[in-house]
Amino acid sequence: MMRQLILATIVSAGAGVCVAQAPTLGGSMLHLLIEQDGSAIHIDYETPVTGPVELFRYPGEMYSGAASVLDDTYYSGRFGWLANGFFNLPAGSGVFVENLGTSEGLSVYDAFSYAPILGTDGSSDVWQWNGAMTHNWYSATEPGEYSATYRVYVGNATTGEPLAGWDDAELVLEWVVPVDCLADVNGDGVLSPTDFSAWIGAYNSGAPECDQNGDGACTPTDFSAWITNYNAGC
Ligand SMILES: [Ca+2]
Ligand SMILES: [Ca+2]
Repeated sequence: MMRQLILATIVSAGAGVCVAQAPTLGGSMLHLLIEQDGSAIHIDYETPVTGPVELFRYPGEMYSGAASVLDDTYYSGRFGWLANGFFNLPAGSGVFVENLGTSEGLSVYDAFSYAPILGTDGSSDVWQWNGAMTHNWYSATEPGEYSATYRVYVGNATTGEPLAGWDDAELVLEWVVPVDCLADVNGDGVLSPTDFSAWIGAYNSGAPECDQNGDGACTPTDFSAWITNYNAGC
């Protein structure tokens, strides 16, 4: 009886491949510290950022509700806007981020509503930051290098028009989706017959490199998928 119960549980868990999950940041938080210095805005990295931040895809994960915009994409939520010290802004004003240029193929979504922002899908190039820690989502669907150039300024809270007499600040954020050469199982950068024995090894040990068809599982179908990937080249 107990065994049947366990089996039933496993079957129902297996059927739930599409269990909704919450997106993950993809690494440690990288805060963009926004500071008011008189009538100027300054930006600093809380942690030094060297090189582009990697966008990750999590095969098989499906996200709840509006977060489903990140399904099957490479994404990261590591960059977050954060206030450094107190703000004392004129009445009726706020802090805005303006998109000055974003790579083709990079999408940006609001941290909480997942609405497209900062020029994504025809949205406004201006986005108002509410002063709280905000980790927006950055995503792409293809390997490549991506960047976004932003201007942070103090503007009219209603219209978003920059206030006269205030200095703004600019920064460039960078991301990368490394070119993934699945068939290069031994990771030496070239496709050769040694990758076949490497795949057999990965299959036998259940290593992640075994999964050639990207379904998140290591099964015999990955053998034909490896052949396909090998023939397709990298
Ligand atoms: Ca190889
Ligand atoms: Ca597989």
